[in-house]
Amino acid sequence: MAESSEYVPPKVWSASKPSGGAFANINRPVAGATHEKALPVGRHPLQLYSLGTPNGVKVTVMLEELLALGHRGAEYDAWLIRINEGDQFGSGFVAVNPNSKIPALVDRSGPEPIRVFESAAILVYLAEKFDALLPREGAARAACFSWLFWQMGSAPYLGGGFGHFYAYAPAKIEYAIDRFAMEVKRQLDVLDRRLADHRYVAGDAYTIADIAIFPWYGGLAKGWLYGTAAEFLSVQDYRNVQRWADMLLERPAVRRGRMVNRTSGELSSQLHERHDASDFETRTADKLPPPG
Ligand SMILES: N[C@@H](CCC(=O)N[C@@H](CS)C(=O)NCC(=O)O)C(=O)O
Repeated sequence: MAESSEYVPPKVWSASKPSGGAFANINRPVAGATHEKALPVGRHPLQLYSLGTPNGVKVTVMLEELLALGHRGAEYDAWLIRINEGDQFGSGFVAVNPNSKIPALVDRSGPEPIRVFESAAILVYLAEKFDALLPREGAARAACFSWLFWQMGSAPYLGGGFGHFYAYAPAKIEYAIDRFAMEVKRQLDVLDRRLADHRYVAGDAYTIADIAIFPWYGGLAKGWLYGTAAEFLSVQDYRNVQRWADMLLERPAVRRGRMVNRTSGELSSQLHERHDASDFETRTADKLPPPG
């Protein structure tokens, strides 16, 4: 193993120097708004403030699935929150999510706006509002919630742990990469064993548990996350995860949801803002004039 660092923590930590690494510019040790900025509001009942990261994609896939099921009340405006530029610290965004992280949703269909943050809370809110993609009772509902919250508890080890130290940290630290690679492979194996004898994560039916897990573990299995991580973690070995991810990728709503608020990849796959179903055909980044 590489030599351990010379760093000796002081008695009391302070943000004395930039931490380095990707995203260091948006890290702060305090919460709250940094600037006044109202959020835009479109014409639909649901206003989503987000970005096409795995946590953001959960919600756009959910909304597209609800629309595909015929729930017209799930029409939404998706606004882009550029977290690299600090949009999550604007006063309007912080009023919706005091934790300053995408995704954040405002439901304006009732007399008073309802604000929801945390991706799993948004999925449950929408599933209950439309009585869809969440089993109503018993063992099936318990399984759905168990796997939904498994994702919420597990993904920080994948993203904040493995992904951070493998792809973003300013130095490659063998101990950290080993520790989190071990955990992420264990998580992939948990999911793989579950999917060995279940078509979907929570059982026979496609639910919000699949929607939450897909962008993270499906994305890892398909090689979308953290550069060369798929090869490093031998993701092809998780055959059942691969089968499930391929099956979900066949869903038109999953394909559409992955495009919304996306700012990387093929221009034709990036729909920065979504205000109408026709936007997928007419307003992808390849069809709009470059900003500026
Ligand atoms: N547990 C939260 C995590 C949300 C999250 O980490 N969002 C990231 C992007 S994927 C973010 O907004 N980061 C901005 C920041 O940390 O300032 C959820 O599931 O909604």
